[in-house]
Parts: sequence; C-alpha cells; structure tokens
Amino acid sequence: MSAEQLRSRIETVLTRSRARSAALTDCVDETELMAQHSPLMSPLVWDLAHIGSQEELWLVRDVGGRDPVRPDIDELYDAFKHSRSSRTSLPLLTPDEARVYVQTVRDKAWDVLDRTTFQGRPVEKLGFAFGMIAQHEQQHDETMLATHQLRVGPAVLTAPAPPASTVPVSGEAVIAGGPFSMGTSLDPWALDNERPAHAVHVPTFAIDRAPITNAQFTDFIADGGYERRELWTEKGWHHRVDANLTAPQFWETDSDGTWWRRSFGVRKPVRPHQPVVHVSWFEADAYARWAGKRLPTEAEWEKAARYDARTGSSHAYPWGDAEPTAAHANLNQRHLEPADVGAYPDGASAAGVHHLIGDVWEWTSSEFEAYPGFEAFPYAEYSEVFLRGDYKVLRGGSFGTDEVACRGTFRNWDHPIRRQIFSGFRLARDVEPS
Ligand code: AVJ
Ligand code: FE
Repeated sequence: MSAEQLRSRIETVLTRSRARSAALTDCVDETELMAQHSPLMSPLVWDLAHIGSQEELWLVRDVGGRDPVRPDIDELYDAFKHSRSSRTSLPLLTPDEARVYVQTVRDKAWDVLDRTTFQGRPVEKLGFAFGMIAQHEQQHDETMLATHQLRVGPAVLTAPAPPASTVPVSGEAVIAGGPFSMGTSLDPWALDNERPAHAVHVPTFAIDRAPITNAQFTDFIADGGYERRELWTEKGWHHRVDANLTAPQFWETDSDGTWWRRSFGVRKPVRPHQPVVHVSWFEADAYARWAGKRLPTEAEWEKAARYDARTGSSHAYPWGDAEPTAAHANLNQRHLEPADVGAYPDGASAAGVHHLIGDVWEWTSSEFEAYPGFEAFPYAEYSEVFLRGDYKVLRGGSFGTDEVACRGTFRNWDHPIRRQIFSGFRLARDVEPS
C-alpha cells in the first residue's frame, strides 16, 4: 500500500467511525445519554467521551507528542478505574461538552495525520495507531448499539431489513486434519492478540455450515433444554437458575406459545431461519450437549474460515483477501439484525461454511489465551490484562461490527454469562480421519 493509499484509508475509517458515534448519540436526548440503561453498560455519554479520551492518549499525546487537551479527565474515562454500573454517578462531561471534546481531539488527530510523513518510513507501524483508534471507536460503537438494544421505549434506530436467503445452507463441512496458519504477522492493523501467525495442527472435524437458527433453538427450549440439569455444566446450571434463564434475552411468548423478540424497540415475530442472537456461552454449551455436539475451538473456527485446502494457505476472510462488501457479510450496522441463513452465498469459505463473518458473534469453546510469541502492544491494557481471565473467545463479528474491526483473525472475548452482546454460535464435532 502506498503512503497516499494509507492516508486515504485512515481518513475513510476515522470519518466512518465518527459518523457512527454521532448517529448513535444524536438520536436520543440528554437525559437518555446520561442514563444507565442497564448495570452492564456505561451511559452512552461515557462511551462517547471515552472514545475521545483514548484517541487523545494513544494518538494525540503518545504518537503525536501533543500537549494534553483535558488531562483532568483521564481518570474519569479510564475503563479500569470505575465499573460500568458506577459511571452515571461520576462528574462526567455533559453531552455537549463530550461532543466538543471529541471534536477537539479529532482536529488534533487530523493535524497529526497531516504532519505524518508516511513516505519512506515504516508505513505499517505509523498507520497502526490510526487503525487501532478507528477499531477502538467502532468497538465502542458496537457496545453503544448493545446499550440501545437494552433501552426501553419507542424505537430510535432504524435500518433496512437484511437481504433474503437465496441458497439452501444446511449440514456440516468436514475439514481434514492437518496444520494451518492461525493468526497473522502481516496484517498491519491486526491487534496484538491476533499475532503472531503460527502453525496449528487441527485434527479432522466437522463444523456446521450455518449458525444455529431461532427454529433450532426453539426446539431446544420445547424439549426442556432450560430445565434439564444434565445438559448444563455446574457453573452454567447455577447461572441458569440464579438468572432464571428460560429463553434467549429479549424473547417473550404469547399465550398461544408463539415466540416474539424485542429488537431496538420493536416487537417482532421470531424468524425461524435467522441465527439466534443474545445467548450466553452457557446456553450455547447446553444446546451443544442437547444436540450431541460441541462448540468449535477457536482454531477450528479460524481454519474453517480462512484455510483453503487447495492452496494450503490462510486468507484474511472466508471469501479470500478482498475487503468485505455488502454481498459478503452483514456488517457495519447496515441492518439491525442477523440475516436469514443462506443470504450471503458470496461470503462462504473455501470449505463451504457460511455466515462466518457478520450476523452474530460466535462463541467458541476456547479460553482467551495468548498465542505463542505474543507481545503486548502498544499497551498491556488492550489484551494482556484479560488473558487467562474468565473469558471465552467469540469470533466473526456481528451485524453491529464495523469491517475495520472484523476479519478472520479477529478475537473478541467475554464472560460466559454475557448475552447483551450480539452473540450466537454454531456447532462442531470430532470426525475420524478417513
Ligand atoms: C474486545 C470487545 C472485549 O469492549 O471490552 C474497548 C474492546 N477494549 N476498549 C471491550 C475494547 C478497550 C473490548 N472487547
Ligand atoms: Fe475502550
């Protein structure tokens, strides 16, 4: 990539992330911006100012060497200092102050970009800080979208329906045992936890060609899945009982047993062929046991997504190395729900596995751990402090994820009880090598 191409890519992704942050915060009033919509979430106005604060720290001060804009508020927007549920009681910037602040920081970021000579320098290294800031903002934009899903009241966000299914997709793909290259050392904007590329031997396995759908999940419910202790791990069952889980979050039934789901302030009938969303790892794991299968490991998921057996190489995306388009995947908050299975034939992997990127984050059986040769950068706070915590890895991104923060190597993580995120799953199983 030339210096000019890199500069224009940085402009594109930073402009897109800021437009999304504005769209998610301009559609509700001051009171709602400052309100706690759920103890799991920050007030929206915290996310907005935190986006600016991280941009100031990581880009404007560290990379740009500029004087601080608001050193007095660093602590307020340090995610490690205050729990999400306590953030409404902090002396936060008001919505108008936060808007001015993020714009002031952004003006300085543009200035840093203007004065950065990418020509003749290690382009990748310099570009990374800008790419990381865009990814950080987009990750918070997805978090803000999850906050919108938790808020009560009439809809404020709207989007066209996702594309309809055009091909039948069912059954499994069998991926022959053997090594593949997992992670990346070359993608210039890959985050520390995706690095380095390393060979992993994955024994032969079968993986579902589609995520588990609402219809399939409804069968699990109807078969007593939430009542059958033997389907759950010990911790999972305790959580099932304590939290009184009986269905995916935001689902409700009519007196006649029809399932509905609340989606961004609209009550909709549950679509049978849509991937299930808003399930915890514990629910996904119980479903897997009920189905006589298991969740894929992270390595299995990535091999199904990236490995092309004909060439022996790993690609950036299931469909190859081209940037995602609207024909490949349901990303970028273009639609506000997962598409029905079979809506993205162009997004299938070499192994014939669909919907890996976009639609729903997919729980894997893997804990969030460092790859061999991992080096924390630029800050231990991005990934390192979360390694070996109580986190399961999710892969693939959701309809709420921006393409800058989504690729075949991208790793997300969360606690196994969490389901306010746009999480679903698909299943895998062991297969004897032929
Ligand atoms: C990678 C989504 C788990 O939201 O906690 C945001 C991303 N890191 N700010 C999170 C992140 C710092 C992170 N996840
Ligand atoms: Fe953050």
